[in-house]
Amino acid sequence: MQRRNFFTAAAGAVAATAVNRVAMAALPEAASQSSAETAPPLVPPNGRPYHPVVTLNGWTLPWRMKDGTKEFHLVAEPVVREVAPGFSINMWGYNGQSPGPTIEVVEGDRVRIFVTNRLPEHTTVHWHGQRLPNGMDGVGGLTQPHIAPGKTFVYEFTARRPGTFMYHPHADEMVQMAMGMMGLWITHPKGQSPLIAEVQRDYAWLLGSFAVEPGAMTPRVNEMTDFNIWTFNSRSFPAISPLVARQGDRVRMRVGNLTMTNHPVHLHGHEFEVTGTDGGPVPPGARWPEVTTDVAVGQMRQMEFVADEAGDWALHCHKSHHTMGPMGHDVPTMIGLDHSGLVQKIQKIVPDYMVMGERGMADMGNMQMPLPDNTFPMMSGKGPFGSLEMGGMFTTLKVRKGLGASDYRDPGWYRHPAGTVAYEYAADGRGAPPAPRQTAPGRAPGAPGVRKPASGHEHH
Ligand SMILES: [Cu+2]
Repeated sequence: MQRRNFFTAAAGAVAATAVNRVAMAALPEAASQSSAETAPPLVPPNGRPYHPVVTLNGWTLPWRMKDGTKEFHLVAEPVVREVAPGFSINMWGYNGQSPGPTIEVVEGDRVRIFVTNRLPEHTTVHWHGQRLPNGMDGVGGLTQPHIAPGKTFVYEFTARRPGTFMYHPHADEMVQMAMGMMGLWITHPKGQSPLIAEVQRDYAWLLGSFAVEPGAMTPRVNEMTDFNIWTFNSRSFPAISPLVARQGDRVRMRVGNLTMTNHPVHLHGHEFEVTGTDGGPVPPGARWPEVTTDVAVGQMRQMEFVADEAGDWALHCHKSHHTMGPMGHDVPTMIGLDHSGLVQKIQKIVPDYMVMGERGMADMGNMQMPLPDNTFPMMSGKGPFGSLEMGGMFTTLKVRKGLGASDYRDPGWYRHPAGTVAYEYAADGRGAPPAPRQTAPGRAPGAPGVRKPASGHEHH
């Protein structure tokens, strides 16, 4: 973690020549961070206590108290985000990162946010989901003039209701959000709320997507549908932190979607309930159990469960192309095609030629193909049993017995108790094989070529 001392660090660390340094000196420090590590929860230094969130591969923005108001300073600026080792994207974000830092306050807090624009074009900040005076809503041209490059605007309102919210520009939105401008806002309940449970682990992240050509570093900002980099908090698996929980902990996951498509978020090994949306807490009688919930565009879903099953559980978007890195969409389907003899002939002319996809695409996970610089492989990530064939919106929930309450360190891979891992069948090994399924002739209407069992070949 690289958080500087919020109260003593000089505001002069902000190096923008376009921004007036004298004016900046009176503002709260624009705390900045470039590490993509998950920062430990920011325990509130003053004010009312609450259980802080952990932002996956992110951090919480410090504040200063002034005359009973919590003051924050966001700086909209170009950033370089390491999306995965060896693969970085030129983004726009806030305070050194995309997404910007998480803002955490308590219901009833008076909040003042200074927003300095260090982008080459104008911007605003919209506080998605908040109750606030209309003129603080941040819609450029509608509720306020745009914030020109080099200028600082002030937003001020009271955080009236608890929940999970987001912030993002409402100015040249398609470009600025395609470049990664977004952040989370958490308003903790004041005291105990009957609709909001206490949890031991509270994780938050934003779903993201980028359109980046192999070898390029800057997203195509005019892309409308064809994105190829899928992220949690602008990181792609295997570079996304795991969610770590002590066995028996109640865990909350807050997931917001500011991409251009929906993402069905799926958790293995546990059932959860959606306990809240950006509209507020869901009354207990309206909740139902799920293992997947769709997070549509512009929505937030707050999910809760008891982490009572030890292990390393997959947690991912269920759109399978969102758990992959970039690939050419024009790769033809090769499954079942017989290439025998062909490769050697082609390699006489094109020495690097290789066949892809003859047996499916799983081989890609182990393929060592030369890639252009700054390219994220299509499938990557190694687990204790081999390649995971995953990239993008995928991480793990790691549930372990007896962790410390504030221990968020990656505990490594799960050590499965003997006899609890799927195993290869050996004819002389454990158990007997089940009888092969009998094909009943004529039972599948319209199915061509149903094979009739040849007499004498059936097992009983
Ligand atoms: Cu998805």
